Amino acid sequence: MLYNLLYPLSEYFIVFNVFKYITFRTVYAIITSLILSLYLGPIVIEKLKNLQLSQKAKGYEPERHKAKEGTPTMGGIFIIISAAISTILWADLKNLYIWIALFAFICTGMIGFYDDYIKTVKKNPEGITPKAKFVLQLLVAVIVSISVIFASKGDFSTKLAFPFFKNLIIDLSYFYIVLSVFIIVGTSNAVNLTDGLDGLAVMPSVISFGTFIIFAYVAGNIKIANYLQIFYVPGSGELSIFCGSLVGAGLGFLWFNAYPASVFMGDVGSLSLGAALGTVAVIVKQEIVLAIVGGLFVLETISVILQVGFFKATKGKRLFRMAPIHHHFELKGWQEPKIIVRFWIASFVLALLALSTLKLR
Ligand code: 57M
Repeated sequence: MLYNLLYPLSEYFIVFNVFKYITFRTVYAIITSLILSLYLGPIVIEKLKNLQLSQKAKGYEPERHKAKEGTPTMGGIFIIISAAISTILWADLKNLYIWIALFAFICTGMIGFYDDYIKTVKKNPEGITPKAKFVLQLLVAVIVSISVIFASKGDFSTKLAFPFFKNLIIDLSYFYIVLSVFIIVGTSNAVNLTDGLDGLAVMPSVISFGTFIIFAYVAGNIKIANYLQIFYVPGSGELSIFCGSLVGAGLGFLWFNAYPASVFMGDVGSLSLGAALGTVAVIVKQEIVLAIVGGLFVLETISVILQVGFFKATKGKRLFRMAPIHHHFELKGWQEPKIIVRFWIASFVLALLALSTLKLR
């Protein structure tokens, strides 16, 4: 908004020229959403506490989680508000990608909100049925995927490029929509699965969005994109501001979610963060790179798939003590902060690896 209002004035006041720069606006988007979430955090947490919006334990979690009963959930509400306000303030509002990303972020947040509402207000620990949740997620992802293709101004929209192999590009045609939906819904659920220890989902999300600030910037800059031989996606640079807003809002949330957590993000937070991440990766055409940046989310999901598959194949034997894999380490006796920080380190290394794909092709 500030870009749309103030940049045109640069004709008269040269100082407003600064609003042209994505880098400048990204930095201030981070700071704005960080301040907003630090400010909103205590207000929302207090409200959630008063409304007693905490989740009941399901009864089969590692023993240590019993102590967490009563911790308010749905803190994702202030992640969404802070990131959305900051994005609207700093991004170019004529950019369609910004609205598509916000749509994915807010709509999946609403699905999560509804699920959390059933769990907390209706006191039904199972939430909405997995089928209903999945159908709603699919609906949002299909709308987002088709919109991205229509918004793209290039012949690359249905193409898939592979990092490390610069000449390997496959045009998936209509199947690209299937891939895109899979990425958005998959990432949304993967972040949700990861959200089982304090700060375990939010910090890797912050690292992933931080990495995508760079990917969005380079994809939106014709010179750098051509030099690095990645798809040039006109207009995608604005997504750096969206990603920056999520970095700030996520860090602000971490302030309260750091061990021992005063609030959990709830599905309203995890589903929306994951869907936003998937949507950004699809827009900037870094679909495969997402699997590296978000490798931790992939690992958590694979641990569940393996555990369930192994359990069925062996008629009752378990591969891990418990899945998702963070529970396995808990049951092995690792202290919670140790698991969390080690997973953060892994996430940081994966982000570096993902960035290296920009040069290794
Ligand atoms: C979300 N939710 C947390 C909090 C958070 C198929 C199966 C693998 C599904 C999976 C599942 O239900 N995952 C979805 C997991 C819960 O956190 C709430 O949920 C929100 C995210 N959706 O924001 O509101 C609990 O996690 C802890 N927590 C923290 N700090 C945080 O910052 O400590 C969360 C955030 C919170 C709190 O204790 O109450 C959760 O874990 O329930 N199911 C599982 O993950 C279950 N795994 C399982 O059953 N494994 C089986 C099979 C099916 C693979 C096996 O290994 O044999 C675990 N769920 C629970 N306990 N509750 C098992 C342990």
